[in-house]
Amino acid sequence: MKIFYSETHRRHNPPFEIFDGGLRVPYLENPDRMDRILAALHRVGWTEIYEPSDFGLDPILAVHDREYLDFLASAWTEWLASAPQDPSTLIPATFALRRQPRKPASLLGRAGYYIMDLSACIVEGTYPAALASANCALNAAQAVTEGERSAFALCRPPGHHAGRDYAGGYCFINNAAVAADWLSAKGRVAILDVDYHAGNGTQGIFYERGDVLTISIHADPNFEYPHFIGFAEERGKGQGLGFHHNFPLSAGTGDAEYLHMLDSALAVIREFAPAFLVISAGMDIYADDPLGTIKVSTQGIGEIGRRIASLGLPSVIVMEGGYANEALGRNILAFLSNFNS
Ligand code: OKP
Ligand code: ZN
Repeated sequence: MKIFYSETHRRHNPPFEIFDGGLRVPYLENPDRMDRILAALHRVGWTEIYEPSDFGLDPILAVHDREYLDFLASAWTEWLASAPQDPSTLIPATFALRRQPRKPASLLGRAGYYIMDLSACIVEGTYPAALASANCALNAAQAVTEGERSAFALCRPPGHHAGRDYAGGYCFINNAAVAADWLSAKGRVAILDVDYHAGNGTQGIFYERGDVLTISIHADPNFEYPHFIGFAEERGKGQGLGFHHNFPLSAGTGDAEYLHMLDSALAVIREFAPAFLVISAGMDIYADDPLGTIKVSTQGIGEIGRRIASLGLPSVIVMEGGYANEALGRNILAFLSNFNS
């Protein structure tokens, strides 16, 4: 299987994030995650790893707002120029609750407008890392249009929380959405998001489109981040009505219950009969994930991969979350090994 990966992710390494209650913790979405995955891939001889080529801004601007990208591009320089007391990472403390149409001019005003939480911390290399990550997804998408049965975009930072004009939850550019939109010019696309957290960004980007089916299986937003989106009754709007599905899970969900939900999701995809499948592959469904509350085993992750692969669709597998670093390598291998090139 072709794997697309860029070392540029290392330049995005925020020193900390802020948890609920104001707790300052080391950034969970860290470069070590990639090292664990790369080590696992090498262990099994999956060494077809390619540096992504640059697709330019057009496919990114097809799903993201220009002014939002401009903000990402200049935020770090503006942050340093503002002479902050602790310059180590840009984290705004005031957010655009129920946004008004007017965008403020100041850096912190724009940061609060374009960022949804305290985990999308910006440092010097954030923007180049996010661009390289999106290019990994685009290259993997291109590979499946050129005859590969599947390709793996080893993306970091992840993407599924990033909306058309906002960052959040470690995500800046929605890699899966960029790849899916690019593929949608060549045929109908389904996105299946199995990350533990609801794919709010992906949901929002395609909410009014009927040519891209979006499905997310995740912890119920009644108790879990991103809290405000990802409920079962959200089914799309306008042309997109009926083309979005959320499958919320309770805390403690194990393999059997998860697989049962997955089967319902796969039935929806079969009926849609897409030309391409994009998988937002978050491994934080794993039992020992520090951010997760559901209890899927490594074997369960393998079975999830097997059932998705049995759709027989050209598949772009896009890395999302997963923070049990020690288990991340074997979990992603359990998932990927069901797909073939
Ligand atoms: C990103 B992905 C702690 C707050 C957690 C962000 C979580 C982002 C997850 N209670 N904040 O979907 O894996
Ligand atoms: Zn997640």
